[in-house]
Amino acid sequence: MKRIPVRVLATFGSLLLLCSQLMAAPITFYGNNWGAAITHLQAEAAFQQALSVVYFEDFEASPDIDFGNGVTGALSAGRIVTSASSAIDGVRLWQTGHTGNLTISFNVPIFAFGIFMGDVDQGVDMHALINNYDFNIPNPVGGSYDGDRHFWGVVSPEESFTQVTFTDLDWYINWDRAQMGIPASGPTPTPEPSTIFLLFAGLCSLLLIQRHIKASRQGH
Ligand SMILES: [Ca+2]
Ligand SMILES: [Ca+2]
Ligand SMILES: [Ca+2]
Repeated sequence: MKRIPVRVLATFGSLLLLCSQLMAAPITFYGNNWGAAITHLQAEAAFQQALSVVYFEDFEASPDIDFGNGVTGALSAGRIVTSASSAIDGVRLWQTGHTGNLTISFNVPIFAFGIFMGDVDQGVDMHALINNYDFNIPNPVGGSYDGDRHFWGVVSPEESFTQVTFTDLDWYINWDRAQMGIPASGPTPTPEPSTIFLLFAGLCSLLLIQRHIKASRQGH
């Protein structure tokens, strides 16, 4: 059997790489009222601007996340508490405990999620884990203060996810106004395997023709 030339394999590899790079990476949004360049509310506005429609969970009536559009989310840790001064809206919020992680599992794949957090205290930076991504969420507070408010959101138009895990949580964090949405810019078409095969076949044909021409020229 004839071996496939290294040059062809390399080109095929480049094509595959190009195809994977056509996928848009998730975009994150972060702001706080603790000295960040953009506030938590500005970050929320930017997050929402990337969406064509937004659904909310304010934790006022629901013991977990119910966006009212068929999408629900189960929270792995924490409980509802009532505190008008800590809530982003209304009087109730979701509060996690001493330390650890918070995983939110959705019943269906979603493409965008955002949430407010407050009173993050002196923990190290938090992380948000989605699929194979690990996003850093800065902790600029570094002390036992209570008035800090943060917004963190992610928009992932081409790669849905069913779970978000927030790690490295410190002493009693207040979560409120969770939101999800439909990205305004839908998925851009990515080549399907059949397309890649056609590209590969086309490339091979070109190389064979080129070789044929070369050979016939040398023959003369
Ligand atoms: Ca609330
Ligand atoms: Ca505190
Ligand atoms: Ca706290």
